[in-house]
This record gives sequence, structure tokens and C-alpha cells, in this order.
Amino acid sequence: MTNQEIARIFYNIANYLEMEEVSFKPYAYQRAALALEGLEENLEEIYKRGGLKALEEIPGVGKNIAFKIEEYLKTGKIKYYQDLKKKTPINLEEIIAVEGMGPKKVKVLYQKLRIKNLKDLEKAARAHKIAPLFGFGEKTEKNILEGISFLKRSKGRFLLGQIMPVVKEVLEKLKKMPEVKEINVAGSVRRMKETIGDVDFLIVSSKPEKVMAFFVSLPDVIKIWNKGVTKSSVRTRDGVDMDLRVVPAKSYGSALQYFTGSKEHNIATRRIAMSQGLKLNEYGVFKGAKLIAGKTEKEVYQAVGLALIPPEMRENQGEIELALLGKLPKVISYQDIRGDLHCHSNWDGGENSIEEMTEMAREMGYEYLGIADHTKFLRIEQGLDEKKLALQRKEIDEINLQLTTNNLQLRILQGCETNILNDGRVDIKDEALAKLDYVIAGVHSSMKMDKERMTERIIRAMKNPNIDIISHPTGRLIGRRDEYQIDFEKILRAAKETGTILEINSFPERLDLKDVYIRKAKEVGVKMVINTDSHQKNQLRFIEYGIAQARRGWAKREDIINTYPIEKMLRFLKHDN
Ligand code: DGT
Ligand code: CA
Ligand code: CA
Repeated sequence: MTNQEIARIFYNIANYLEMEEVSFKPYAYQRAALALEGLEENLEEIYKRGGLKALEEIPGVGKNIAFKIEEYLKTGKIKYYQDLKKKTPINLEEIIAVEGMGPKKVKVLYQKLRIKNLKDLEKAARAHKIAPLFGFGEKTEKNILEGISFLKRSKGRFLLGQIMPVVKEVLEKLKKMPEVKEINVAGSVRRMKETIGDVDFLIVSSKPEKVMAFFVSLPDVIKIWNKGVTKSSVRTRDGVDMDLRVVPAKSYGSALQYFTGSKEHNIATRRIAMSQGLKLNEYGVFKGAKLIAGKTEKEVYQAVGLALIPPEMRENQGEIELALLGKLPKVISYQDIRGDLHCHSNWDGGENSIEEMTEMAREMGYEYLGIADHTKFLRIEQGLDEKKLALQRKEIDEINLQLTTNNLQLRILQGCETNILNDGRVDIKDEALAKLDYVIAGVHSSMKMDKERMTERIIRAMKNPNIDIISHPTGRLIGRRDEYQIDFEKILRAAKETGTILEINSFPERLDLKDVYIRKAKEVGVKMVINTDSHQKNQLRFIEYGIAQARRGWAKREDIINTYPIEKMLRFLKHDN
């Protein structure tokens, strides 16, 4: 939003000026920034309505500052600010974000210790170089380190799977209010990105004050950053920031489009609009001053000549070009999955019995469920050996018999998740594997191999005719562990040749394959399966996150084998396709 952007620039200008010990001027910029932040009306509107003169009527905005606002509205930047930034090689904004740091302190730190950014600051504080400086001391140094550590924590992004339950709960509560006419979550949550910075809600309301009051007093709110009529921001107990914006009904679609992002997608769609002599912003699509679309997202996209693009695809990765040509792929939907092939039971130390997992699969309306317990190499997880697999087979046969007797469609399949050993063999005899309905293999040890060996290791496993699926193919744990070193293109070629299925693991911290790899696999025609890797029955619900990643990777229904009825799915699994 322009008002906030300009306010932020003015705060920065004030800080630069303060650092240079200019008198009075910093105060003028701060006052203006404060005024802009609190404005109800958008600066673009004000300017359109009354030009420079209208800008000058804003309290705290004089002639000089009004000129700068005009410059920003016209060019997207303010030269005075650019010059200030060029003159000082310090990332002032970054350092000042640390609690207790102000422009004057930053100046001293730069003069004495050449501290230019947050990294420099942390290094100096850790090396105890700050405490001896005049006017600083032990306590300040400690505060700086604490401030930095807090910043890092609060800057940390959340996993989609951590955020989603919170989002759903808030949505439910707000939806129940009669004053809420429309509501949706926007931003990265709506795009189902693997990690989330903050949550953005959008509503249409007949009584915004009432909704805002309710929102900021939700039981989990521990801090109110801002409470206004059109926007409120809060932080929850878990450290999640949430914004709630109220928009007029006639702009709901365009606001949803704008706040869903991504920013890159928005910039590109706006350019498309401009090329057609139209203007697109969060208020609508305009031809001259006339609003021609804005109520729904679909009409907004249509007005600029685009098909409606699924939120998960809005990353400006080529989707807009396809939408222009009417050639968007029809991506898999959240209802398309017929079963889950990677679930653990209490046989290998999972939480629930096969029966309990079966019950949950019924609740989810699945047609099949694959139990794929760990095998013997993973002793900590009580991996199954050949004998135990045979015993488990009996239990599964029995459950299937009951299901059939009761005329239920669901079928339980027996798989297993074997371990790919260092040389690419797996830890169960082939005769035992051949008796199972299917076999998953995954890397669970020696993850730091060099690229060539790791690639060969996985390819060798794929070449085993008994192995049908590779689980979590790149091994990453979001925010904790990088991918293994692998040559993904080579892995894809081998998967194609051997008919091996690559897993899209839905576990919130895995999401592996990730979106870009899914797209590559799809492009070369490698089939995938969306699994949850559940170790507990409720985790079967994680499937939503896997489907979301598949949509972000533009996968269609036919790219994913567990969208097929069981017989066809099994044919793909056993690679006689
Ligand atoms: P996050 O919160 O970091 O996970 O990511 P987003 O995408 O939710 O980003 P956020 O919350 O900063 O803003 C929500 C949406 O608003 C964003 O996806 C696109 C739109 N937006 C924000 N800032 C700008 C901007 O400067 N220009 C444009 N065109 N759109 C923006
Ligand atoms: Ca956001
Ligand atoms: Ca936001």
C-alpha cells in the first residue's frame, strides 16, 4: 500500500538526517510519516482528487514533503532518499530494527568499528568490542545481542502446516459473525507456500468496527500492533502475526487478487493491464476513471484478458503467459486423491494400529490405504524383518476380508519403506519384497554423501524391479536440513527409464519433492504419488499440504498415480504401463 511505503521511506529519511545531526528536519519527516500511516484514504486517491494542494492539506505535510509524495506517486521513488542512501554506506533500517538502537548510536558504531549492517553489529557485540565504547557498556552490548536474537526469532518463517490450523480457526470464528459478508485468507497462506511470513485476512463488512474489536480480542492475541477501521494487526501467542483488512464489496475481488500476491505476479498482471490501456490495483480494474471490474477475482482477471489463475500458481513463473493464451494447465484438485500409500502403523512404532488407520481412511473417503512400515535397518523405529512382514500380511488380509464382508469399498495394501543402504541395495531380501503389494525405498542414513555417489545410490535402488516408489526423494527438512547432494536431472531420467514413482511427501517439514522439482518431473513425464508419511492417524490430513505443493508444481491429476482407481494405480506402481 502506497501510504505505508511512503511512510516507511520518510521514517528512513528522518533516521539518516538524525544520524547526520541535521536539526528540525528529521522531526518533520517523522510527523509526516505518522500522519500517512493513519490516513484512511489512499494517497493515490487524494492526489487524483486534488493534486499537490490536496496533499498539502494532510496534517504534517508541507510543500516540500508534498512534492516528494508526488514524485513517489509518479516515479515510484524519491531521489532525495536514494541520494541519502548512497551517501552513507550503512544499512540503517536493518540496524535500527534492533531494540534500543538509534541513529546516533549507529553513527558512533560506524565511526569507531565500521559497523555497516546487522551482521557486523552481531559480530562486534559477540567479540565484546561494543561494551568499552563511551556511552555503551556491558548492558547495552547484552541488549544488542538479545535484540538481534529476538529479531531472528520473529523474522523466522513458519511452516504452512503450523499456520494452517490457526488460520482455519480464525476463519471459522470470523465467518460466524453476521457482520462479516465475505472473508478469505490471502497472501502466502492462500498460495500455500511452504513457509509463511504473516497471515493476511480480507473481509467485506457492514460494521468493520465490531469485527476489528472482535479480531483484536481473540483469545490467542498477545499483542495488538495496530487497530484501525480498515486494518488491524495482531500477534498471537505462537508468535504469528495476522493482518485483517476491510475492503468495499465492489473491490473485494481486486483486493483479494492484490493481497494474494505474489508481489511478482501482481507486478506482471498490472503490466498486462497497462498494455491494454487499463489500470489494475487493489481497488479494481479501471478504464480511465471508470471502474470496470473489482467485485470478484474472476472478473478482475477476465477484465485484463486472463483466465482465473489458481492461487498456488501465482508466482510469475510463466502462468500469466499461459493464462493469456487460455492454456493454463488444469492442476490437480484437493478432491482428487483416492488413497495414501505411505503410512506407518504401530508395527514399526507408529501411534495407531492398522485398524485405527483403516477407520481414519474410511472417514476420509479413501478407496485404498497403503501401510508402509519401516524395515529392519531402522532399529530405533522398530523396523520390520521378513518374518514380521509375513505376519503383518495376515493381519491386513483379515482386515480386507472384513471390509469386503461389510461391503466397504476401501482396500488396505501392504507395502513397506525400505532403507537404501550406502551402496544402493536395500535392507530386505528381494523374495520378501516381491510378496508385498508395492515397495517404497528411501534414504535414512549417510545423508552427507558426495553428489555422484548419492545419485548413483538412489539410481541403483530404482533399478531394483521390486522397488516402486522413492520416498522424500531429496531429504530436506525445511529450516533444519538441506537436501542431499543429488543430480536431480539424472534421477529423473532414471525414474523415467525404470518407471519408478517419485513421492511428494506431505509432511509439513518435508514437502519433498518441492514445487520446482514437481514441475520438472511433470515436464519429463515422471509419475508422482502424494503421500503423507503419517505416523499417527490424524496426520493423514496432511495430504492437503502435499496436494498444495503439487498444485504449486503445476501437476495435473494424471501426473499423480493416487488419483487413479486402485487397479489402474497398481498398474502404474508395478510399472507395467
Ligand atoms: P509472506 O507474508 O512473507 O509469507 O508473503 P506474502 O506473499 O503473504 O506477503 P505480504 O504479507 O508481505 O503481502 C501480501 C501480498 O500483498 C503479497 O503477496 C502481494 C501484495 N503486496 C505486498 N507488497 C506489495 C508491493 O509492494 N507491491 C505489490 N504489487 N504487491 C504487494
Ligand atoms: Ca503474508
Ligand atoms: Ca502481511
